[in-house]
Amino acid sequence: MALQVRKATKADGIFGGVWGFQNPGADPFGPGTRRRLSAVEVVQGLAPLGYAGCTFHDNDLWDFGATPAQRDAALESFIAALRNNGMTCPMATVNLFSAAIFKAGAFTANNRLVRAFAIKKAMDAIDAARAAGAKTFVLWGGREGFDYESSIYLERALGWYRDAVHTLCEYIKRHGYDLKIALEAKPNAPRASILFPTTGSMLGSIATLDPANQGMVGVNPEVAHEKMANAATFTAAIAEAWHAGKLFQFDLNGQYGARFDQDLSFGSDDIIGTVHLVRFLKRVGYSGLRHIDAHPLRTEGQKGTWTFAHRCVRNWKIAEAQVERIDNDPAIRQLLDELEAADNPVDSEVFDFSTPVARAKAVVALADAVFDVTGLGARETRFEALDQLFLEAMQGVDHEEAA
Ligand code: GCO
Ligand code: MN
Ligand code: MN
Repeated sequence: MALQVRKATKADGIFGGVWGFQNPGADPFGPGTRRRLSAVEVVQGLAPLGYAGCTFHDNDLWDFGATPAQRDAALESFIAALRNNGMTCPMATVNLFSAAIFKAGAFTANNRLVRAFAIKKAMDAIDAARAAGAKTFVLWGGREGFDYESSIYLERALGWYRDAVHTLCEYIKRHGYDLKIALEAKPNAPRASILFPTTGSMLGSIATLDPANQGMVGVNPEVAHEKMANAATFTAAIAEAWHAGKLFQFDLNGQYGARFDQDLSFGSDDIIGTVHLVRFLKRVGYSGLRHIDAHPLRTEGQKGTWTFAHRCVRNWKIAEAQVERIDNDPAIRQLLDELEAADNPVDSEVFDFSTPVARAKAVVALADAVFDVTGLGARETRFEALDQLFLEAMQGVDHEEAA
């Protein structure tokens, strides 16, 4: 039977970054090929497709250098468009990478005035984020890095980044804002090298923050960024963030390996990885927001923009249906049960290291424990069989007995 895929609805909690849908298709080799949409047009276009809402950078809504009146008007019309379409804005962010002033970094520029201006711009964007109802503020530092190592004092730059995060935490607390900060890692593009290149290193940087601020800072892992760092799978980064209690949201898109930044439609590049991502999130009961950060190909016109928008949410629903099929597949369930039993033989409960009390018992038991090292080394894991069953269930193929 063909896979039954439900239509995406707002209840799926999938949000779109307006900038991706506004994107006119420019790249380093040529200008845009379609009109840049306004943020309001994006909201109106995404509403019927099942998107729950939109997120924004300050300069997606108003131009760099806009007057406060222009800024307020743009913000108001965006908020009104969301409201009129039954949508919300859970996250906002700040553009610290487009304007010439940020050409050599923002929070980590060698120039003290540039660093101060960047923090001020982020503070203004935080005000806008709260006005729109956002509870998460993302910081992605596209220019925070170097092209030539001769131009950066790494030991100072890393400290300046931390100082900026601390200052923004201070600002948020001073205003009593209900807002968390999510740091987004990326290894390169636009700079040859960006500081804190992976989600793992970003998590490490959070651990160096003042303990009073650590709780309000987490991460925003992105599919493409982890793949650009040559990770085999995006789910490992997601899991690390979740395990650290720092998975505030994540950016969904597609990316073929460690190459230039592609921002392909979510789920278009890696069907297996997508299914495992959705299955992991189901296992841990993740109920936070899912965020599309991708853009239509330069080949597409206006119509193609909405086709692109549709396939990003559609691919999430397809992956959910594939996960359902895997989890309900009798052969898979049976094999998983058998493996679970084989991996947890009776009398092995004493080897529980998960709590202080259990560990105290376990170390005593370990002192006299004897292991069948040869037998354990020779055990059948049946991973090949399991993975084949997964692939077949995913593709709707009937299983056949292995020869
Ligand atoms: C990129 C990044 C950005 C950020 C955005 C939100 O590769 O350009 O993914 O799209 O996610 O700036 O902070
Ligand atoms: Mn990206
Ligand atoms: Mn992103």
